[in-house]
Amino acid sequence: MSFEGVKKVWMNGRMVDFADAKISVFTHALHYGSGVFEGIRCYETARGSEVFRLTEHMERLHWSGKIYRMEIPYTVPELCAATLETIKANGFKACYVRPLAYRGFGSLGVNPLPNPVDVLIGVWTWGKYLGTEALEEGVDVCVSSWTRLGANTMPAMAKTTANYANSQLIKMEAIANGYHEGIALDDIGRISEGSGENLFLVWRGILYTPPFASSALPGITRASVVRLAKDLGLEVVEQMIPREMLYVVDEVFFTGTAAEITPVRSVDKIKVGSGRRGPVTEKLQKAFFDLVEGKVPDRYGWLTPVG
Ligand code: PPE
Repeated sequence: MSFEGVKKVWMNGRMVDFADAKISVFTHALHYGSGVFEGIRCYETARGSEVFRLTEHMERLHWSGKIYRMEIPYTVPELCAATLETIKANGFKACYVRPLAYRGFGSLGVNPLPNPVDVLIGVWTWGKYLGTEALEEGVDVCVSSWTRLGANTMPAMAKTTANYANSQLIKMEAIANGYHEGIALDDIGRISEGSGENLFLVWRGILYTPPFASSALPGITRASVVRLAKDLGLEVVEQMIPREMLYVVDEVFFTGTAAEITPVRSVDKIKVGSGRRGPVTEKLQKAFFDLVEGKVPDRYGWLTPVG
């Protein structure tokens, strides 16, 4: 990723120069993880710059806030309009968009409620999340020794900044041991997700993915892949998945805004299938990238032109 070329940040309804986009050291979210956020991609398509599933991302931002009794002072359409404005103000053709709603400056202490809810939208360029070769070659992953957020501890359906303390533990451990990424299990030992991606397994032509109740974020790329897979005639099963299934299936891949659709070629040094990207993963990647790059019509209405 790179902040090169970033010019403006949208802060509480105003477009601010990047160099002046500053917050207080006593911002509540900095001390207590009281922020909810999104990650969205703007693609350069054959038709111009278009944002992928913008409304769905802003709806998730709103529900993340609701779980934390945080009323976001901008509606979903207002946030969508602000996103397009921010992309235009920065002049990027393709970029990553980061909306963040957080408890701001006013009162420190665990109780977040006395603080204002501030909102910012920043953009930057983000290439291939798990390395340039990852999309074709696949990545090497481990099952993490860290468990994903336990039931009734940190709500996994909320995309809150605080949840990423757990993600960082998973990610750092994976990197320290020479892997690209870690897959975490939930608190009863079923497969949950990666540090920043949902997970799919392909076995005998059927796709499997863990349910939200396995502490997996309701990913927007996940939902998109389910739809694309069904339209390609593939069966998709959402069910709790035992760890050992990772070692026997034909294909494994991650999905996420940043990771897009990234094949997994080994888990715990055990080859997945033939040890390279499998045919179902490749088919889904093609369907996904053809759509977001505007090579085929936007038949689902998933793309919003920046204008
Ligand atoms: N699970 C987690 C834990 C997660 O962070 C993401 C997105 C997903 C699943 C996939 O969700 P979706 O993007 O809606 O398909 N992770 C974001 C942040 C990554 C980061 O390093 O920051 C992302 O991909 O934008």
